[in-house]
Amino acid sequence: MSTEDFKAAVKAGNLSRAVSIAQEIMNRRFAVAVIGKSGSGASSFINAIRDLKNEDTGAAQIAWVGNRTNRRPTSYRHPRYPKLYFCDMPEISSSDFKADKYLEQVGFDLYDLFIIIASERFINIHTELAKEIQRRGKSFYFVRSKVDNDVLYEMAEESALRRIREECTERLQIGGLTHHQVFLISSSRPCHYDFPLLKETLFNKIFSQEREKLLSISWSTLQEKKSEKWVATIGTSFLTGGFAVAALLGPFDYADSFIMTNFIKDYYKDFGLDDDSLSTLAGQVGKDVKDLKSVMTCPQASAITPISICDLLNNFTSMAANVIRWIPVIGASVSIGRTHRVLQYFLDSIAESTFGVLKEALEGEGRKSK
Ligand SMILES: Nc1nc2c(ncn2[C@@H]2O[C@H](COP(=O)(O)OP(=O)(O)OP(=O)(O)O)[C@@H](O)[C@H]2O)c(=O)[nH]1
Ligand SMILES: [Mg+2]
Repeated sequence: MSTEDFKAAVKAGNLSRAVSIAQEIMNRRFAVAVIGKSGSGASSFINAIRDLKNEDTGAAQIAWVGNRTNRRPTSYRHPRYPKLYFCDMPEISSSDFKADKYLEQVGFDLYDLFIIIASERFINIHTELAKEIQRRGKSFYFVRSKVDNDVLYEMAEESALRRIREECTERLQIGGLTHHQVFLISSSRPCHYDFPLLKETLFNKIFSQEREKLLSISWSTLQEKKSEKWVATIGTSFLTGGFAVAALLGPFDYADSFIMTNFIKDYYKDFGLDDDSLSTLAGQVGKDVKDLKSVMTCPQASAITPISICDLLNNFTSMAANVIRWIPVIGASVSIGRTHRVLQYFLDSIAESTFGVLKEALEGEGRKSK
């Protein structure tokens, strides 16, 4: 299942299918690649972020500095999130480093997010790597590891950390990177320094990234659908003579509203906001249908009747227009204009409500923990 399938389901007004596809996409494998020079603390970081100690079963192997244990990417599953993997990547070395070649060799497409880790200062190879990841459209974080060593003999920890942070930023700016995030961490002290913040930032990103992407796709798809529906409304109404009736019987709101009710009911069904579709969707995501309905800015589908549309038509008519509507010819154009405005109001608010319902349905959905 792909984002194209998701888009097609939203376009078809099949919200239940759209949410099933979204659930599948949001729960697929997510891989974070951890890349650094040999001995930078990559394996220790992977253990700490998985809440493991280096000596625990299933932990990544820690070697003496300079004795890199892995020459190929090695994946480690997060104990609580079965589809989340941290990948210990082959080292990057200063001699003749080419970021594009390295990323090709390790299989760039297999990873969703990158962590560039350094236990000393960031140098050219780190910035080149970041720029290449950015150029290829993926996200990265800089992690400066082993800060417990740096502050060991310092009297004032805060100022020592500030100095390291400034040095990192300066180095990365020299390397041509202006927008970046640096986290100062110690894998031996995962409750200190920026480790908790990194964890929170990373997990937020991982859990919300796909959801945000899908919601943005659904928003643009609904805007497209709304425009197409409007063109179809104008076409159908002229073909069936709907607006002719509105024009001829303009002053008589009930006749006008009767025709419009059919159009509007069709919008609800077409976008997936009719009562049956909403009940199915609520059951599927384990929510009360009232919760889904509460985010709708348009009236409920069941509330659409010729009488309610009649009331709405009156609300859309000024006192002056009400008088003009009784004048032949001019009155007809005023009536058609008013009918247009009401239908457009429904299309706008139904599209907006569909987005709200999808957002609500996907709230809390995402990577499932064990
Ligand atoms: N003090 C301190 N030592 C660390 C920290 N992280 C790693 N180390 C030590 O640094 C050494 C290298 O750590 P690893 O996690 O194996 O680093 P690596 O990048 O995976 O190294 P290779 O795979 O051998 O290239 C080990 O002796 C670790 O104990 C840290 O946050 N603080
Ligand atoms: Mg290692």
